[in-house]
Amino acid sequence: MLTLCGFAASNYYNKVKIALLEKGIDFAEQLAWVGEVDRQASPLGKVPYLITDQGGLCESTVMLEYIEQRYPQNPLLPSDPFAAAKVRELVTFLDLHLELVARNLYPEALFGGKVSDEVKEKTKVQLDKNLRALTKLVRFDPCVAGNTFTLADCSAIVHFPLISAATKAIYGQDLFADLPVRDYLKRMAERPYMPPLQAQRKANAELMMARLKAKSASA
Ligand SMILES: N[C@@H](CCC(=O)N[C@@H](CS)C(=O)NCC(=O)O)C(=O)O
Repeated sequence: MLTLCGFAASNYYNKVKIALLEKGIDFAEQLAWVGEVDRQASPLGKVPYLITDQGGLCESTVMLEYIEQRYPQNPLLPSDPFAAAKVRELVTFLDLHLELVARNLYPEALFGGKVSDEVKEKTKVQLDKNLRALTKLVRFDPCVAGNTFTLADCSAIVHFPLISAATKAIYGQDLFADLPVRDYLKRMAERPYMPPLQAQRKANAELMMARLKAKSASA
């Protein structure tokens, strides 16, 4: 059986969890905060990571590809090679060109820290450029890559809310204001596994914030 390790407040953790739930795969979860990671499985100390019967795996997209290949039921990639590549392209845009860039803002937007004006300005330029590119690729009809749920939705569902929240907090404007992201997220929230997943995310996020507060009080 697969064990998904990490913490439920993490967007990348939930990206992998959504794929497992969509495909109806039996899996276990193991809590691992940053700093408590099995470095054999995740040498950079990042979450999530997956423990399989053959060993550990890190990097969420690598995990999704492994899960897809090992458990072909309820496919999350089209069988046509070009259509599958378009899904992977979208995952790359969402993870690398949007979420990873917006991550520069999280220390202030989400964790009560401070981000310099220089970083805010540089990040805004990059986000605006990458959003224009994303707009050319994303479909919302009704899923992000087209009419079926794919690996790209696993990324979109977890990254859109965080990027929206971070850009609203820092720039006073939601980066996705001109895209139908809210309606998309409402549709996705109707998937049967989403309410418990969101409840676990919220409870874990509260725990994470309490841990961070206790840590900074004792420092
Ligand atoms: N590229 C990684 C990103 C994972 C990631 O950044 N996870 C965050 C938590 S959401 C983390 O572990 N941060 C701690 C660190 O980078 O040391 C993936 O796709 O799995």
